[in-house]
Amino acid sequence: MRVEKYLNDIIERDGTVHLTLIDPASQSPDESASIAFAAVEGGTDALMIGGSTGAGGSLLDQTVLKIKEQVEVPIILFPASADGVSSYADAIFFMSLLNSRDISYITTNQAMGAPLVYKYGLEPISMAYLVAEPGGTVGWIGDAKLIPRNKPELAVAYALAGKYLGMHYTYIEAGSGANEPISPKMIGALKQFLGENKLIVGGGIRDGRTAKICANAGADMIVTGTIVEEAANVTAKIRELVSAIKG
Ligand code: 1GP
Repeated sequence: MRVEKYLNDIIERDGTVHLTLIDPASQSPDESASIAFAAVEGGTDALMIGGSTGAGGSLLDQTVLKIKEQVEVPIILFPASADGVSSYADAIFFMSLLNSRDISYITTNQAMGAPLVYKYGLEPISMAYLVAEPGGTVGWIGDAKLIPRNKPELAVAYALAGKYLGMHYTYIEAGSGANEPISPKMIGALKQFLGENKLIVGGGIRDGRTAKICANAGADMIVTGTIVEEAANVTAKIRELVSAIKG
């Protein structure tokens, strides 16, 4: 419960958590570590490590190890499959893509990965994972029946199912690099029904203004990924986002 409590305590204290997603496949482990260092300098609360393609195995291990040398915030795995488990992380978002049509993303990868989570002593943080339009790479790979942008009630139905199945967190995303994030209306509807359960929102959030709209609508945690790969000054960019949502 250590990392989950850490995140929940920040929500209690600051209102919103900022998570930086680093994809090990997008750069070398050393470069990932530099990005992580800069993001923590900018005030990010924790790091999510994972990606849809080619982000596992020794590349994942090396990335986590290099990042660990640079930062003290929690390192949370965000696995695309059972291959996304590393013994060097602090915790894992143990998630099920509830709106997938492919059982391997709902329970099979979870079953294949669970013995490793146990063996490595990783903290599992149970999470309902939902992908909404446009869905991006994760929507395609995860064979998600994408939640239509203008149908908050469908997102709510899945989120409630996750909550009733005992998942503590719900992560809804529009896909990495989406043109626009999840609508404030959908975020608001989800938070209303989730109550004390935490809501995480990501995909297509690029600036402080947009992050603030998501947070004000009800997101407890904001995830940004692409911007740290693109920003000339990662620390300044993360600072912009963090100050907007914790303002
Ligand atoms: C991926 O939603 C996150 O799960 C990150 O999205 O890359 O658009 O920030 P971005």
